[in-house]
Amino acid sequence: MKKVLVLHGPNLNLLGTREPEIYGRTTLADINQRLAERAQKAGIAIDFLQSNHEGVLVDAIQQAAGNGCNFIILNAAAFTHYSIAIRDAIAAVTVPVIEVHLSNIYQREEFRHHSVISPVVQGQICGFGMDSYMAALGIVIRRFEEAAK
Ligand code: CA2
Repeated sequence: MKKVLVLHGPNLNLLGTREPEIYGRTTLADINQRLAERAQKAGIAIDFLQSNHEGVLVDAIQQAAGNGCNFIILNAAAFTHYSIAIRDAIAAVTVPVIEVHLSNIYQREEFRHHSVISPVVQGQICGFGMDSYMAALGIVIRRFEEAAK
């Protein structure tokens, strides 16, 4: 069975509880539930991990292939903008990664306009709230379907 890993970076555990004007009222549990429902319909397995720690995310990226993951959907949160460790981990593995963001990082503060991981991911989806994740999962499902043909 095909498997996708969804990784959520620092502070995303606070979703729905703080800064609703930027991130909305949807909680991380809501996002994971919607993704899980969509994955189940498509007949694929899905794992979730949220961490506030860079090394935990690096470990998860390194271990993804060994854990049978065929795709990673990653919201690296603030690490997006400066974590060379996460960038290097993505570049070092063969599992493809889709970068997602809830907010449109290019409409926000200057320091959010640059992603150090964008050059090493398949593509980036940002600005659609929870639908950024849903769109990424839709692409993953299409890739799995194409590979099965
Ligand atoms: O828009 C996104 O998804 C971000 O990855 C979210 C990160 C931010 O640093 C990136 O620039 C863009 C921040 C996640 C923190 O989420 C919070 C949620 C509620 C309250 C406080 C933080």
